[in-house]
Amino acid sequence: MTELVTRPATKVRPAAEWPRLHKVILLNDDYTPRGFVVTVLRAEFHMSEDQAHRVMITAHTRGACVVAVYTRDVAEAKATRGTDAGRSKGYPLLFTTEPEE
Ligand code: TYC
Repeated sequence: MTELVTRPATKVRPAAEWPRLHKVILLNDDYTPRGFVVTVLRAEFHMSEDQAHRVMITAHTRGACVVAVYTRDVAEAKATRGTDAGRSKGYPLLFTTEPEE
C-alpha cells in the first residue's frame, strides 16, 4: 500500500522584526518663551513640570533635545502637534523626528 507522506503545516519563517522607533527632537530658537515650551511639552508629551523644564533647558543650552521615542507615525504626529501649538501663537517652535539606529 502506498503511504502518503505529509509535511508539517507550519512554515519556517524569519523572526518578525520590531518596527523601528523614531525620536521626537525639540530644537532651540531665540523667540519662543521658555514657559510656553514647558507648557507644550507638558500637554503633548505628558511630562511633569520638572521633566519638561529639564528638556526645555537642555534644548536651550545644547541646541536640541530628544523628547521621546515612538513608532514613526506617532512620532510624526506628536512633532506636528507640538510645532503647530507654537505656530498657533506665532512662535517658531520646532519639533522634528529622526529614526533611531
Ligand atoms: N531659547 C528660548 C528663549 O530663550 C527658549 C527655548 C528653549 C525655545 C527651548 C525653544 O526648544 C526651545 N526664550
